[in-house]
Amino acid sequence: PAIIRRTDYRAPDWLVPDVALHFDLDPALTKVRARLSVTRNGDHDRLLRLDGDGLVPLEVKVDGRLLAQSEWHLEAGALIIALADVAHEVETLVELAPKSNSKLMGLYASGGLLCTQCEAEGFRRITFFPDRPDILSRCRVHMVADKARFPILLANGDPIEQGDEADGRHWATWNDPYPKPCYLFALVAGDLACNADHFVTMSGRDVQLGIWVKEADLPRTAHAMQALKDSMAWDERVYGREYDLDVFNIVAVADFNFGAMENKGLNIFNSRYILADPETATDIDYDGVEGVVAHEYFHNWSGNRVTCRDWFQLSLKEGFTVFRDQNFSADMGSHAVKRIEDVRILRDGQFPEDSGPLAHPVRPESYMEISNFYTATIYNKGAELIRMMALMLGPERFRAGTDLYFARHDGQAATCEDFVRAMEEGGEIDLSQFRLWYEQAGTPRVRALLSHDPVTRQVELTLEQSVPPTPGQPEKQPMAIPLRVALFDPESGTHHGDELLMLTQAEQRFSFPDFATAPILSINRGFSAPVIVDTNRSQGDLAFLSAHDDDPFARYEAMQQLMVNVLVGRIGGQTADEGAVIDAIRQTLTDPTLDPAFVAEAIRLPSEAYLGDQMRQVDPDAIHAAREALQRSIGAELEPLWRDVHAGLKANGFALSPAAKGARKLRNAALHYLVASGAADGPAIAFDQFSSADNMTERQAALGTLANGVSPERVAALDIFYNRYSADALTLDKWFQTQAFAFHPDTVDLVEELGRHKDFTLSNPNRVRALYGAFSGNQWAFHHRSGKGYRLVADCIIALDGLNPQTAARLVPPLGRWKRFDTERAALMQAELRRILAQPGLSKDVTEQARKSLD
Ligand code: HT7
Ligand code: ZN
Repeated sequence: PAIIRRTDYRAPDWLVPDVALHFDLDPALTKVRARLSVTRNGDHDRLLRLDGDGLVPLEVKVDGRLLAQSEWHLEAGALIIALADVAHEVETLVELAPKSNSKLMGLYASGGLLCTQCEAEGFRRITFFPDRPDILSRCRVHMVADKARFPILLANGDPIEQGDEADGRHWATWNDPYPKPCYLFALVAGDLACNADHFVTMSGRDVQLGIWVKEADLPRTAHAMQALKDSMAWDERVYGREYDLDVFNIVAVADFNFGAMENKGLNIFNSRYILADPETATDIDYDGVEGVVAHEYFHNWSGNRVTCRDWFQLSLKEGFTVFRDQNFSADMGSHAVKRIEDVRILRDGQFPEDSGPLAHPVRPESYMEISNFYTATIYNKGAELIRMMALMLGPERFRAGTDLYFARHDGQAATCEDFVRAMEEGGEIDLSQFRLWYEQAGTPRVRALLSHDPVTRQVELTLEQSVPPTPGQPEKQPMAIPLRVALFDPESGTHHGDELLMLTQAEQRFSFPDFATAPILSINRGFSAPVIVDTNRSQGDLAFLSAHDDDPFARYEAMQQLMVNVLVGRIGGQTADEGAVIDAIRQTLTDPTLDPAFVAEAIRLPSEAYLGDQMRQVDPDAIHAAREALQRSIGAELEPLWRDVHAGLKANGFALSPAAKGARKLRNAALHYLVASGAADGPAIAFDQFSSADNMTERQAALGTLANGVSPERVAALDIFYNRYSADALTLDKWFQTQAFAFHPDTVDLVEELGRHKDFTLSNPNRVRALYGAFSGNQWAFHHRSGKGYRLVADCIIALDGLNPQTAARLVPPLGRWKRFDTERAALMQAELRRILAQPGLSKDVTEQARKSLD
């Protein structure tokens, strides 16, 4: 397959200012007639090229004249036509079979609905069109369908007209006045019920809001609707952005390759990010709904009104929009806890990507298949880049920068460079060196050494930075790294000031006068830069910070580092003292000033994957053993406290307030440690919570805790859960996921069995992710020394590739981390990658991921 390079970008030869689409919809055979007004872009004689993927033109007309077959040809699926003049009208007719579309790209069927997914290159599976994001067209859509099966017909923009035909069919016309790239095109046809509401915008316009789902799911849409209205108000208040159409519709579908899609005026969602009620959704699910609804809504400005010039600029819309949704969620709940959660997501998902064979810059240089680049680097590291700029500029100048960006590029297809320039000009700052963050892959490492001279009372902070080599980038230049720093007086427990230091050189020294005694360093406060910091802080310093740091992230971080030091020491065979960890947890648990949600984060042990990332060579068995042992000690040493916390936080009735969510989070953590302690009644307490809970947060946590063990309660709880929820796909996913995540000695064999379960299907991406996605994130089980875990995932990739290559390709990266493991495991992983690559007819999605993973 061909490699596409960023530097090959050329402006389009032909533009398409207007398009009219006519859909005769039927799951077995849909006819699509497209009328494109095309205009020559500049003075050239190049042919018109309309991308197509699997399409056969049944008719091609130019200016109303039917072309003979000799007047057009197909080239790699694209339709090529010679045109004489500056402007023409080109019309094509194609037929599609949505119900056989298992890739879930283009027009497809899901649970009786017909729906579309066009980003990144799905529109070319619907009709012939220049499928690139810098072609912006006004689009009118006419749909005809059987009225009984498809009573609701939705598309982008505003509804214009609708009517009935004589034969039981009906039609609707929608018009989107905003020129948009075709990846934002959408239609939905089906038997849907609507949660209808409205929102009055800041200029007084009344916008009709609709969340469309299966009738039975209507009671589960209230949280999504509230999130939508909150997002609309927040974007007006924080960024001055107003919604621009008369209607905003959201549709939930069961089969979806991703979380959701921001199509103009018609967002299409994976149902797991719309449907929520206490019986079936955890607090994490509720937060997911709120965050994804906000994310897609915010794209209306950061993505739709200002879109991307080419797919190398993907982080322009995704990084910025993730930054926006993170801040929105922080404003809706707790800033401290949200920052901790977001950093954990970055460290668990993006740091490993940045240190492996698939590492790429936030603005990549090349790709084979763009779907493989919807990564944690583009999304989450991209958001960190925006966050650093916001920090360096401060709130007012950052807002001036975003105002300038939106004003300057509204209606355009822009680049990451355009964004940075708007920040520079609007925020009056020089970002020359900062631009390296877009170019250089790899997580920078900062070494911070603090020294104190009692004679001069001078404190010196030496910072050294290095950026590791990554594929195609052996040498790196020093980055501009903003580090928030404070120096604590260990006597008083306070610090003087909170400074933003700019580390711009490979090595730099910062001096601080007038310290009688050596202070304790608090660095990268708020996780001001997405870097790894190594310090010379003692366990005593970390214990101090874990009790006194007034920056919640730094306090959490000190606690984590304390735990990491003990665990890494033990994994390396040293007898690292666990007393400091237990004391710090006791102190945190009994500090009445702390928010329970923060406490739950702070007392949590680092994940096995994160511990693996701290080691030169990952030893999954040693990591698991050390972590379990520490967990057992913490559980046993503090057993009375865990019992008190667990009993004391039992709620009287369900609420979704931040306080109620925080209490559930801490109560579940207490249950976890209590069971880990080995207390004889642990499984019975967990089973009681499982049985008596009035909400999924507590029920699933209890199930997960039991699933880790081998008690009789484990089997009973899993059976009860299955029988209660087997008819509800989203909740049944939790049953698969819980078992795949479990620290159970037989997880590998259980996953093999679950892959043959009657409710397992490769045709639903949520189910595939619930079983194989979760399993490959379970380091101890996936890296079972037999290699069986690798074989199971490779078998799934091979089976899935023919059906849904995008979802198959997302399962490849865990197999690519072989360089970090022992030679036996590495050989087994490589063998599976080679077996995948040897499959005939392998998709370019999986080919790209597996090839790079072998390098
Ligand atoms: N912008 C959306 C991306 C997306 C997508 C990408 C590849 C394949 C399927 C997809 N569905 C949606 C999602 C977002 O970031 O908002
Ligand atoms: Zn997005």
